[in-house]
Amino acid sequence: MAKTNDAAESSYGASDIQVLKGLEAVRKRPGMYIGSTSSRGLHHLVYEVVDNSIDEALAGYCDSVAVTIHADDSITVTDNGRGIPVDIHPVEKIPGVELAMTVLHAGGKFDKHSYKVSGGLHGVGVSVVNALSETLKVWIKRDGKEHYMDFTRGDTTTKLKQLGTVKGKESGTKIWFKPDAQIFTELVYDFSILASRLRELSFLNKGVMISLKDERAGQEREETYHAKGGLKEFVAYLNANKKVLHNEIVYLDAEKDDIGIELALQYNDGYNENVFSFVNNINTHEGGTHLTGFKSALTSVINKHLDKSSFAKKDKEAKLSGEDAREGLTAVLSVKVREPQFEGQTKTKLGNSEVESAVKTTVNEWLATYLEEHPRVANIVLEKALAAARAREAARKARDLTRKKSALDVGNLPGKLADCSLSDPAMCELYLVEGDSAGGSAKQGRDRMFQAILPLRGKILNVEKARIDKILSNEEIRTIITAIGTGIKEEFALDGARYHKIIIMTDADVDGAHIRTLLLTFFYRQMPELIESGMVYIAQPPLFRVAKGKEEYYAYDAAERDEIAKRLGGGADGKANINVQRYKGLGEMNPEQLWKTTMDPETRTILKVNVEDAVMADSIFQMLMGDEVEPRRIFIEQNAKFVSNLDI
Ligand code: 0RA
Repeated sequence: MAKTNDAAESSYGASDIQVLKGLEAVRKRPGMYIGSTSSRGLHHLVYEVVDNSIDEALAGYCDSVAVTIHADDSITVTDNGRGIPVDIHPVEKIPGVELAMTVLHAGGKFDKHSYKVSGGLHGVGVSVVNALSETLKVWIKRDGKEHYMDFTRGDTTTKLKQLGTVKGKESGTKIWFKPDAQIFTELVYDFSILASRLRELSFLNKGVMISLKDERAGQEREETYHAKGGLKEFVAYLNANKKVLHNEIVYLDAEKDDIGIELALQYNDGYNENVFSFVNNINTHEGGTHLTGFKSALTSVINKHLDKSSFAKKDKEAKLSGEDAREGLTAVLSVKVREPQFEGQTKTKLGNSEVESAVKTTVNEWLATYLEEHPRVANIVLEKALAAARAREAARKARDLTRKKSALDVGNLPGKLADCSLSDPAMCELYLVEGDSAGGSAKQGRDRMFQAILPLRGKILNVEKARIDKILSNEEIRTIITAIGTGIKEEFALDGARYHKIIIMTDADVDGAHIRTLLLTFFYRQMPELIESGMVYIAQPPLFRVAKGKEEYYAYDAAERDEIAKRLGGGADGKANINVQRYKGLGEMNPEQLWKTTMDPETRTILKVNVEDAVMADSIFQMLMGDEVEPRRIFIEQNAKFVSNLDI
């Protein structure tokens, strides 16, 4: 290990004591290190260990990583990298592995030749995993020997010892850990959550073999992810349920100014843009310089190609916008940067300015040549972008109708909206309610000071299948946009929001789920910032009313219903005059019941919509809302409760 943690090496003051105290700080405030102690944090532990193995792969020393979920929800991660160093650290006088496991931020490799994933969501170090595990055991094969050590809640229990010898040049690290029940509120791993990140990592790290095995009773399975084609396979995966416009995936793998640049793209016949960007394997949700470089190169190359092309003159006059050039585009951009600077609200925006020019120059040259050499693909791209430009023109007119003059200009608000009386958006909520009758109840039951109601009639348009001009000509959608006040797409402005909570309230049946998905698709595609800033919610109306005489209770699932019935002294079979009513729709509740169960901030539960995994969300929306029937059928068969897969 080249270096230990910075604080320990330089002169130390009060602020360093925390660090030197070791892992107590992590156990005291786990959220600071892994974000949360719920399911997300639990899964984060695995990513943290796997990231270290992937770092070995990026440094060129490892090509295989295996993750196992054991029967007790403990985890093993095995790799065939160099193995964590076991020699005694000259300054700290303890073995490298002990240092990596017990000192905060000492786990990384600080030699400049590796792409350490630092400053992003991950990269806090394996010591954090150790601190938050009941037990952690590590086996290291290195220099012809196998070494072992273990820990309890971050403290060394078995000092480093040698187990025996290993054959030849065999090396690697195996880490087993059991997340600490004193720390985590959720201890059960979700195979599909781990699978989707590991699959993504395999796409991002060409050639690395990653496996995931589940040993838990009744759900034994094993999957292997191995993308020899890297991002090319990623794009093929993302476009799997779409109609592609050209078969060959356009693919670039280059290095410029010490920056690794990998890009794959392919157009489909849809109207959405699906561009994902990564820096050192971290999904840069907020984009940044690498993405800007790519987008400006794409727009400029396509415009230059149009100028040279044989397309009709009148078509050429309209300059293609970036949006036009990206309609129907599926692309993944992955850069590897030595010292990434992450910015933005969620630290997922790349700030390094040198990356912008490197990506821009590289993509410019390479894409221009590609289009030159592939005239058929070039024509398809130009036609697609020109069609988008024409639609954009038509949409502009429609969009003008939805743009309100000022947030206070009530005159422009849709007549169906029952607005609230407060004007501070931070205090205000907008309920989007399925159907006029439930809308009526909600209007009567609400607190009109801060709750506004917008009833929606029937199904809203499926935005997954429509181009922007058609979307904006839809009455229901225009009403929603005007009521919210932010505008959409590139004109979106968060500070125009008239409410800081947009709450979707639909019936607890299949139609309700469909309408909810349509609305979520609309927000995801047209106002993603609204979701990212945590302003979109889903109301949770009760499924049952359980009453005995004058006493009444509401249950949100069958288990709760049975529990209440039991408490009231009967059991679910209706003894002791217990009356159980199943609500089929919101309309069956009177205004007071609706207020009490679903709208009163004191008693209601609302779920915040959180599309963290945009890659998954996109393919799920596409699958549920797109044209291809077969993938949808298979998906619904496999995921009966599909809404929970949106990570809501
Ligand atoms: C520090 C230095 C070196 C490797 C590692 C850490 C390392 C850590 C983990 C965690 C899981 N798998 C790992 N593999 C390696 C480089 C050691 C050298 O220079 O040989």
